[in-house]
Amino acid sequence: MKKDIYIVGESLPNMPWEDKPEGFEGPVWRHSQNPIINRNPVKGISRIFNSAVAPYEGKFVGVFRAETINGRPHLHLGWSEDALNWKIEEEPIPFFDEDGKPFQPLYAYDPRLVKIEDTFYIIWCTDFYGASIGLAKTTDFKSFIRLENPFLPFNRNGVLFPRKINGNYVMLSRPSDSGHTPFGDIFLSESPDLKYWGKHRHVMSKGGQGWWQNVKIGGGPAPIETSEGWLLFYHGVTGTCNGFVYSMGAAILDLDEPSKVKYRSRNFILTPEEWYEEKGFVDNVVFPCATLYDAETGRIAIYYGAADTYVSVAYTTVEEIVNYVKETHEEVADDKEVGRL
Ligand code: BMA
Repeated sequence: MKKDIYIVGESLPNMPWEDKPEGFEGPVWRHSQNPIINRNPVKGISRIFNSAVAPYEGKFVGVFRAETINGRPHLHLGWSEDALNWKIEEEPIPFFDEDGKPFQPLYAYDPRLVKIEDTFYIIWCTDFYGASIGLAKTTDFKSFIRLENPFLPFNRNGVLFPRKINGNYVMLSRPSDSGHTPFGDIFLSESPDLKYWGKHRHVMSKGGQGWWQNVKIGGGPAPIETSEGWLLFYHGVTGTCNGFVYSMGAAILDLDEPSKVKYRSRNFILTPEEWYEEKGFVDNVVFPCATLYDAETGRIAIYYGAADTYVSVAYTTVEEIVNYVKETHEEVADDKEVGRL
């Protein structure tokens, strides 16, 4: 029997899951064995965080942000039977351009991994005369074709929608500077071919009544298609005298015009509270980059980086989070407009 609020997508019965702990109040609860990836997880790699996973051929594949022991981030592939215990490769993913020439990023971080039709796309933050968005594709996780950088510098948090909308690919991004950007809203751009990008629209503003997202926001995992619209998890940042604090928020975007925000929660849905979120290479960071979900049950597992040091998992259900976002909705700036000034 179909529920009122549901995920449009496939069923994934083997995804990780834990029920909400008795007495827990929030709409998102942590995996009991967090973090799932600890320090020094692989030879030559000191920390793995802000990483993306996806189901693949009955198992799970991941693209991991791996900080090598000289402190530079690269993307490494990983494999898992249960999406909790990961075997991560020691060498970075080798990228080639469309002519078969090596096209390796100088550094690469904060990957997203999005399946559109039969192709997986990796989107990350790359060096293009400063921070910008890198884009590559694979169908077999053996050969990786890196496409042209979609946007001009400076930009971060590139996130593709998992299907074309009105005939075009759609990518969220967060124009930025090349450092620890002290501003930023979420925008989107469209492309018929993943090569030429345009129809840029403003999607969501930082700010609102609360302070947790008053400095900047950025898209997280690929949006999930639901009966209510695109469910978007994102990060929101506030500034303190000890630096930025990264929390997780949720919003629902219009299915046909995703630059229109239908609802967004005025509250964070997860904020640094556990030791692995509060203390690490960068303290107080919760940074979601991926989800796994089961359309059959509505279960969602959110993969997030913790304190720029660990990978952690949190859970919710589509009903729980959509109802929460609707109940705690606040309208911010012109979010509900199409975003074309
Ligand atoms: C952002 C990105 C993220 C990181 C966050 C907190 O600018 O670099 O990779 O998690 O800062 O350090």
